[in-house]
Amino acid sequence: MVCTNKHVLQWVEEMAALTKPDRIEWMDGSEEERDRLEAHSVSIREMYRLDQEKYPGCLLHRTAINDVARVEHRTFICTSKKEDAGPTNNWMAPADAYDKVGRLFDGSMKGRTMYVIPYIMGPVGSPFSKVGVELTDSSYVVLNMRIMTRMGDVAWKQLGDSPDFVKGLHGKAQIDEENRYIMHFPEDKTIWSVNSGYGGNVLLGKKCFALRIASHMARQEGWMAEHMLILGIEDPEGRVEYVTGAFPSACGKTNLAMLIPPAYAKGYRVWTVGDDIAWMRPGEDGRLWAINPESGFFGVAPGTSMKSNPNALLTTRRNTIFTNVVHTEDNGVWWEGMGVPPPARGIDWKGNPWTPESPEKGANPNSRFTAPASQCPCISPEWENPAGVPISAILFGGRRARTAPLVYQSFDWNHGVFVGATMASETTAAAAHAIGVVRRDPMAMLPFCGYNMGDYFRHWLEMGERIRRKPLIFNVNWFRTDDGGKFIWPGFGDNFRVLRWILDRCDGKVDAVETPIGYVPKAEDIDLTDLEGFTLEDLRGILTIDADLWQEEIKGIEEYFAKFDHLPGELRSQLDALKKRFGI
Ligand code: OXD
Ligand code: MN
Repeated sequence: MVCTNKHVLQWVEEMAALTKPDRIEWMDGSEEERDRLEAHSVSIREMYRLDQEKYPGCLLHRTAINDVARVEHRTFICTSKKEDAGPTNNWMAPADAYDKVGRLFDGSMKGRTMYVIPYIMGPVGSPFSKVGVELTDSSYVVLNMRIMTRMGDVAWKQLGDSPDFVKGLHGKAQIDEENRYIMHFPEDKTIWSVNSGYGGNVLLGKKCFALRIASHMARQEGWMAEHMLILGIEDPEGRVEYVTGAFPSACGKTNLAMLIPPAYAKGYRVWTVGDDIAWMRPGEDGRLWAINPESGFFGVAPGTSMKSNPNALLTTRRNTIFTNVVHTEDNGVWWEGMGVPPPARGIDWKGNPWTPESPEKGANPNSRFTAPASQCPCISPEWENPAGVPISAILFGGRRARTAPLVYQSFDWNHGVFVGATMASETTAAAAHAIGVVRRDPMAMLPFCGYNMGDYFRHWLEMGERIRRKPLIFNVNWFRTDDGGKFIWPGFGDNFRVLRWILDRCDGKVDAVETPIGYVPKAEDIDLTDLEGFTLEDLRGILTIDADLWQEEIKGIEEYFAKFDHLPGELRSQLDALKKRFGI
């Protein structure tokens, strides 16, 4: 299908005039196109084809050594007014940003091909879905976008003649760290990313569009773009309830999304709808409905094993792109924490010969798999439902050694917004008894909110007024530690026990204890069947609230709130009420 949308044609022409590629290729999303691009990427050694018997359809890629993660200090929100980017984002005036990065793009695709990638974020035909077009000089990006989005002619069909698409321009340029910029122009629905080839910086549909630009759109249009997993819990009668959850990076979001219930919970199943991003809007029935705008998982490889997350590992056995893992001598992949012995020999993520005796890790700690969600053994039958799924509960959480109990429920929506806005993780403490540095990461959106964070809190409060049948809001903390610094709660599949309590609360089936921070479970209401080595006393221990630690916490929140220029008065009132409940 040839693109006839004049807005697209004009913009592509302008961007080509700037970047000056030798060729322009319009991607249609077909398998023939994928085969051709894969063959090309393999021929230029940008990708390696893995053993096709053991890993059918799988490829390996290594990024440049200086280019292995998102670059928050080089990520900008470019709004006309600085105030609109707010105190938590880097800001540059749009004209300055276009000028600065325009110079870097000028002629940067000479001798290269510019690929035009039309794509949809969200299920095809869903009223939640949005169209984007990414221009890139990287075939790796095209092959990843094929997995992460609905890409190709479907997007032109959905767009029609409309000018309403997100414009993304990505160029590898020289992969120069000093000139790496990830620029967002929410007022123009435009993203410019230069000098990187790493996923989070260059797969523009993901963090850049589906969170930063989308959060800005969502505020204007009355919906929510959140850094949240979506899962469904099916009971033995076949009834499914859905939950979303926001956790900072490295708190086990993908593991929770793909959880396998413990053996005692016969007849229960957990279904994955999404592992990273949720777009949510109120439905006609007054409930909050969510879709996963993505169609793949861009997951962290190290630590993913048949023990920690079999569903994730099984998802990656076919049609997957591995980035920065070990290339084994029998043409497979390996990473630390894969749960199988390392290969005797391999090539590490830097492209050097590697053995298990090598002093450095073989896989980069942020090495990744890009795998189609449809291959996940526990993918929800509803994951592509254009209407989304109705949400019963929203979870917030972080890593807190002692402050937060295993789980608590907010008193109401506004209090829940306060709980999300003050969410934090502690850096892991090396020494026993030491408590790490507290990092606030409101709603896990600190690096992803495309506008003023104070206005974002206000938007959450306003959404509460629009959602008639609101989800209940909870905080969970799987990471309480004992005096020796060891995790007390077993976590992983056993988190199901906490999810059950949460759903029982949603269904009004179980009582709770009212505390100054919210409703905490009665210990006997969390099912500990078959949980060896963990007693009711242990559980009581991690449900406690230490008033001294909360005094500290309140001080921390006060300092944090002082940073915001647009903090809603309601959040200050919530803080005052919390103080009062502690008698401060
Ligand atoms: C991610 C992140 O890669 O949150 O999903 O950093
Ligand atoms: Mn994420």
